[in-house]
Amino acid sequence: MRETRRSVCPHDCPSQCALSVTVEDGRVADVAGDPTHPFTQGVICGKVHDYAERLYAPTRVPTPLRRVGAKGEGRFEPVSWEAALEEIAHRWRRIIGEWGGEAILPYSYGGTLGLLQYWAGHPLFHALGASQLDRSICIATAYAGWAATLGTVAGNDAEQLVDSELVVLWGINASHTHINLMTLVKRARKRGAFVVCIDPYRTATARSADLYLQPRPGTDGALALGMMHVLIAEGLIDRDYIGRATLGFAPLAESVRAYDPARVSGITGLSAEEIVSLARRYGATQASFLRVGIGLSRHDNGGATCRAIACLPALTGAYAHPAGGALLSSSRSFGLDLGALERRDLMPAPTPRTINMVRLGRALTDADMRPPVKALYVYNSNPASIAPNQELVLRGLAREDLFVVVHEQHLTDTTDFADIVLPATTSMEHVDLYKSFGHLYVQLAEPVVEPVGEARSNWHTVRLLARALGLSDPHFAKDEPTLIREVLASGDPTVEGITYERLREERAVRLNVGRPYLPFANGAPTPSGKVEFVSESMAGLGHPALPTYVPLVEGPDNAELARRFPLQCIVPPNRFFLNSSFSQSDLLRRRQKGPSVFLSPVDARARGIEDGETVYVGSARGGARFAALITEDTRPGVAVIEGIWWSKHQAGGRGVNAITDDRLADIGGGPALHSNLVEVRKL
Ligand SMILES: Nc1nc2c(c(=O)[nH]1)N[C@H]1C(S)=C(S)[C@@H](COP(=O)(O)OP(=O)(O)OC[C@H]3O[C@@H](n4cnc5c(=O)[nH]c(N)nc54)[C@H](O)[C@@H]3O)O[C@H]1N2
Ligand SMILES: Nc1nc2c(c(=O)[nH]1)N[C@H]1C(S)=C(S)[C@@H](COP(=O)(O)OP(=O)(O)OC[C@H]3O[C@@H](n4cnc5c(=O)[nH]c(N)nc54)[C@H](O)[C@@H]3O)O[C@H]1N2
Ligand SMILES: [Mo]
Repeated sequence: MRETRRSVCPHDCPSQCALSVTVEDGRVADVAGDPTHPFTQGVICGKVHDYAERLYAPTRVPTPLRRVGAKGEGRFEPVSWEAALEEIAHRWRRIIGEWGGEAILPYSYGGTLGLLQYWAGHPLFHALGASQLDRSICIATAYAGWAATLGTVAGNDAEQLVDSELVVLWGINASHTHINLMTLVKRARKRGAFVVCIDPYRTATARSADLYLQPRPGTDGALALGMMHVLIAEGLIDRDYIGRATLGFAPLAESVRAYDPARVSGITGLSAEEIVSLARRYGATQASFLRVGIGLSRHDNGGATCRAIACLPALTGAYAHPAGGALLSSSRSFGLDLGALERRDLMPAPTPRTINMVRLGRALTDADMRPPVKALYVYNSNPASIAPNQELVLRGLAREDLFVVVHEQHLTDTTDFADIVLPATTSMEHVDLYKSFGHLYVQLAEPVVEPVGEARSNWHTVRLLARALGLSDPHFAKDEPTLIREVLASGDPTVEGITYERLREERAVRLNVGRPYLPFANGAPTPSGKVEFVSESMAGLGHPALPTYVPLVEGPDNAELARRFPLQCIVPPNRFFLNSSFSQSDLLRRRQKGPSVFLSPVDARARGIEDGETVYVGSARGGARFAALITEDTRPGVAVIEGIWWSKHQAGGRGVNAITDDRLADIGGGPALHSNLVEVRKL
């Protein structure tokens, strides 16, 4: 029997595609983009197109497993769900008795963005009084910077950029990470839009733009301030918008006088002419759309950068134009009540401590932690691969006295360290509700096939754990449809009329936000109600009241470190993996060729490195081995390592995050993943 069923891509990607899944004899046979979905438009990436390979991979966890080998070895024997749950409940009870609930740490992130499975663990760990996890690894800094200027994390509707005259893809490699945006960009370009891409290396996205600008990593804040300098000096601003919708124009104008094109050229490595001409182009139209990536925020100064960029459309009035404005993320356009899933009220008083997920290695190895972390429960994440300061993370995971449970679909680098592995369902096997951080549609996906083996969803597993632990709150008795109804019912007017029943029928429903969607047409939900060039809330937190540029902590201005580690190294996503997901796939690993580092010919020559040779890329933390890929696409002084390979597929057993640091960026508690100084040597 062959039929087509509808689903939603669960992965941590702004496209959140609507899928059309062909099921044959109860198994997924083929996956395509839903042609009727206004954002997906029938286009999906190569990763998800081959999803059947992921569902039925040899790495799939079929049953609960118990460790029989040493930590890190990944040797297990199958056990029943009952035995696994009993053992977990027993160990946790003992740990809570001896050390208190805070000795348990949940660790989860973006394995699925389905709301039920993303938030599944919160009520359980709140009820246990476990340490809270600050889920900061991706967006925290970018969102904090954006919200400093705009009061929220919303932006103009990406669909509106089709009518723009100027599209700026700023620190986003959408050809890899958000291909549905490129569908819109291509349409805009066909209608005459001029497309600019700003990125430290020439990406696939840069190649499809009309103009490519190559700043030094971490200098975009200075570029934005330089653009403001030119816009204001040349009167390319909308005095009406500034007057009615912004706060602090006069002090901003005063402060950006210091960012003249010559100075900004010295900081960014762009020429003064490039800076002036970009500003003039930007000031020439209000139909200008800035699509800003999260990537550029993953620097020491990333929050300040996002904050500065968010000011630009307020100077020209583009926020009020139906084809203008800016978008970093549409996340908070969705007025869903996630409190109904998180259930903070289940937490004991006083509120348990919070541990920043960026600093997992420290939390697991710090001898002064009171109480120490004695149990780790990982789901929706692969910290052994994706968390920075990998040496420290691995040392922590290898602790004999740390009880590690991993709920996973696949046997990953992290499951190698588990005492117990629990098998997880995929989005094709469980029900979930989806928002998006790139578009404005709420979506529902119901299972299209039966679970593989004994896999269970995160929420199902949490309910079983709650029962094994004797937790009696009625919340743990709720089934998935009940939770979906609750989340939808208590939302704000943006989701009014969007019900479970309607979603079962229509699958994707647009938020009630109107068209065009212009959230900042007349101001912003900041304390002043205006777009804030000057922010008292930032000043209150000890940050400058005005947007500023601060050089990277770990960058060329750090002369002492730069002597030993002279190259900047950025670590953006690759095309065929999604963070470390899909690294399990033989097919996609082959397409991705192998872990490599892009080096400019100048830097390679200076080190006697030939194309394809194995090199060691090392930072002050540690390092890993890569094949050198010598290319003019990156500038001298900047090395690029795309993607996160599972360390077990990498020679030497260490991955890219052995290089990165767990240092936090300026605001929001996110990581400075791209602010690395390294040296590269032949092996
Ligand atoms: N194929 C694929 N798709 C993905 C992912 C993946 O791993 N693979 N990851 C998903 C996830 S979790 C996320 S959060 C999003 C990520 O998507 P975003 O973070 O929004 O953006 P990216 O597309 O990663 O692009 C980041 C770009 O920023 C550039 N960059 C780095 N430093 C700077 C800088 O200082 N200035 C400027 N201008 N640019 C800089 C990098 O070179 C890179 O090209 O993508 C999602 N989609
Ligand atoms: N060097 C470097 N490091 C990075 C980044 C980078 O660009 N470069 N990007 C950072 C960013 S933006 C992010 S978001 C993080 C991402 O970090 P993670 O969120 O850990 O992302 P993944 O590597 O995709 O791992 C997700 C895991 O969840 C599992 N999973 C999927 N669905 C489910 C489910 O329903 N239940 C359970 N129990 N498990 C499930 C998958 O099999 C997968 O192994 O990485 C960060 N780390
Ligand atoms: Mo992310």
